[in-house]
Amino acid sequence: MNANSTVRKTRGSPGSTNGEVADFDPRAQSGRYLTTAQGLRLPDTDHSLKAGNRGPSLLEDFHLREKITHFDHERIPERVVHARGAAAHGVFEAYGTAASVTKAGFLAKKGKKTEVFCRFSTVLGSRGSADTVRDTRGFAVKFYTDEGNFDLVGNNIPVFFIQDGIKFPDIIHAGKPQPDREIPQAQSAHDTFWDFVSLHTEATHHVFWNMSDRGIPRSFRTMEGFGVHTFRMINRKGETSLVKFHWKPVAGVHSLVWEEAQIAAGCDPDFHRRDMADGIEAGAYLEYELGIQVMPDDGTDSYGGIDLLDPTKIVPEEMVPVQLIGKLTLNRNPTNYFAETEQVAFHTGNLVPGIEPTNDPLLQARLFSYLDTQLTRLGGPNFTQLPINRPHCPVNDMLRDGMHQNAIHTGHAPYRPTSIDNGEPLVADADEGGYVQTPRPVEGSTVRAHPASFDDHFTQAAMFYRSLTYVEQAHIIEAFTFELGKCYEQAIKKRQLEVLASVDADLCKQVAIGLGLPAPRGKPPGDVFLSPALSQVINTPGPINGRKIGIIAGADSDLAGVTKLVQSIQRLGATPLVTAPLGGVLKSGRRSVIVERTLLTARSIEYDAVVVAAGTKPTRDIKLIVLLQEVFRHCKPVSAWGDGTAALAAAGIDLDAAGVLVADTVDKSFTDALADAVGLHRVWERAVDVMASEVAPVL
Ligand code: HDE
Repeated sequence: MNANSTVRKTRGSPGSTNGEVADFDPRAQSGRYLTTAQGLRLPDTDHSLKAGNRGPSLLEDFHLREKITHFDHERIPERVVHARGAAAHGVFEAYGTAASVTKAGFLAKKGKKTEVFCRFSTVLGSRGSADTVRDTRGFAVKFYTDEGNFDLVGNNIPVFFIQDGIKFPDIIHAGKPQPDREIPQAQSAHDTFWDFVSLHTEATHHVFWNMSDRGIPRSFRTMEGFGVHTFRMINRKGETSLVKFHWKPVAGVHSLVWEEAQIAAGCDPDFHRRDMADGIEAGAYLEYELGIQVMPDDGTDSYGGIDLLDPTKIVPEEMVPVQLIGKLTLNRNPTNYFAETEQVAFHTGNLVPGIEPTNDPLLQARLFSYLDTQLTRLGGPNFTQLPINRPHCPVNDMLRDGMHQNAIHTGHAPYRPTSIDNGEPLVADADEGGYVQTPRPVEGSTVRAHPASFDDHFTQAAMFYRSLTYVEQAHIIEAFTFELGKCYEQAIKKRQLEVLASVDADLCKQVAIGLGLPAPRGKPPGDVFLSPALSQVINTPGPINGRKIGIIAGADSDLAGVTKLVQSIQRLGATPLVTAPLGGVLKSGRRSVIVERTLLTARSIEYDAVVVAAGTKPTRDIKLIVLLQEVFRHCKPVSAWGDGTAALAAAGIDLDAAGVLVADTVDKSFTDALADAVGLHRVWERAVDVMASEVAPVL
């Protein structure tokens, strides 16, 4: 037998793994017995091998060495940004309405379902930081489409701090904890952040969003998402359009108030990830509709005077409406945080036919960064083989070897063209699903510069601020005052006040009063386009799925009423949390109610509304008083039936105040009113009374 005949026997398509066995079990653990990594059964894993009961450990103990060595290497580098995250699996169903704009199969075919993995994150904090800090949130979605993975790596804010990716290390160095003492963690309220953004005023629009309620979302389910950049879409006929992506939460857009965010950071740093995981487990899935704004691709890369390549600008929805093209449902929690949420690798360059990047200089830098970062974070080039990153369609990439190679590739000609291995893999033209870039003329001299249109840093910040309601504007003033108040350098505060003066004189004045500094005069934009869609205050109640309603009760409470209320809340898709002084079960005759929270473990931030049951005692418990006062102060609905009102009175709550619902018994009109109040998110009529400070800022 010569060498050639041996070669022929091993022939096979170079894309198959081992030719016989499909994927091995990704759970990677099987059998009932504890073994070493080599599969050797073990009699004991609690005692190291020693020379006598009290003797030294022996080098011979291969089990001890393997166990400790593996443990020593359990961590991988956390993401340089977006380290703190939580994720869920789900499904995306296309409405088919995007067919005229894109040929991407997962968007164009009505009813087409695609599996997804979605990771939410904060930007600045380390892996163990709190969920509720004031920050931008990542909203990254991996679609496992039939044509390959498409990643929409977006944020909950539609604009970005910088216009050119080359500044990204700078803004992140400025926002991360200061390098001498490594404080503050996960905060923008410090000198270097405000130093940077006051010197790079292109950041102003994004900073306004951060200082608004958008910087402290109530939950992942109540966040909008944005692709930020403009993308190019191509339809079957080869026609192109410029497109911006939006995620619209079915539960509506809703935020925490700042005090809640601060309390949660201490009481429950896992506030957002817990809410998502608990909600999914309870069947209250997170839902978002995907929408696109479609602008003509007329060669100007701009629309209505807005430069579409400038990621600090939005296109107001009143100018170009968002067309809904599909629905995402997050319905399954990950099985293992590390394997899935930590190892998932998103990349703006994961694209499918029908979706292409534009020349946005921020996007262009991202196209480089995401693949590069995984090499360090996931330790080599084979991270695409990790179960969470593997496409759900055939892969035949001719990429070979490298660290942590999992596949046992067959064939012996991983190159093209080849006259062996059946001539495969083949290349595909556009008709066969190949990703053929749309030809775009590119011309110009090499320059380090930006177009003049990128110089307008304030008009859209003013549009955002002036489009909001009075309460939302007050929150922005408070946030600027808080954040700048945390800076040590007067020069930085003064410079940022000058930036604010370029956006809105009154806002600047209010912040200056709070800081005890003179308000500089600026030249804010005159009349600007107003976009009511930017406000998240609503007048019509939305759904209350996944929201949490606390029912305060005790051993003497009206348990028939409590049971009725629990059932009504569940029917509405929300979660009732019966909260009592002590844990266990509340019993009266044959009726019993399980206590979900005690006054010791509960804190107001967990509830979207609180109801006190008739008969509840004691009413003067200080923990109950604090809870009710916080709920009231945070402008959430507060209610009681029967003599449950005594607890409200003990907390100093005026029963006639806005959003205080009082009833004799639990009946339909009571539960309807409660659902409507929760569906409106907050009782802002109360805001001026409960949140205004007696000292400046004067609102
Ligand atoms: Fe990212 N970004 N980014 N980014 N980004 C990363 O990728 C980067 C930008 C965003 O849940 C990193 O795998 C550069 C804009 C999200 O895993 C890194 C620039 C937007 C996530 C990276 C940007 C984002 C990341 C860190 C400027 C909103 C988390 C680890 C050119 C549209 C994804 C990693 C997840 C993560 C680089 C700007 C969103 C280092 C260089 C703009 C949601 O590659």
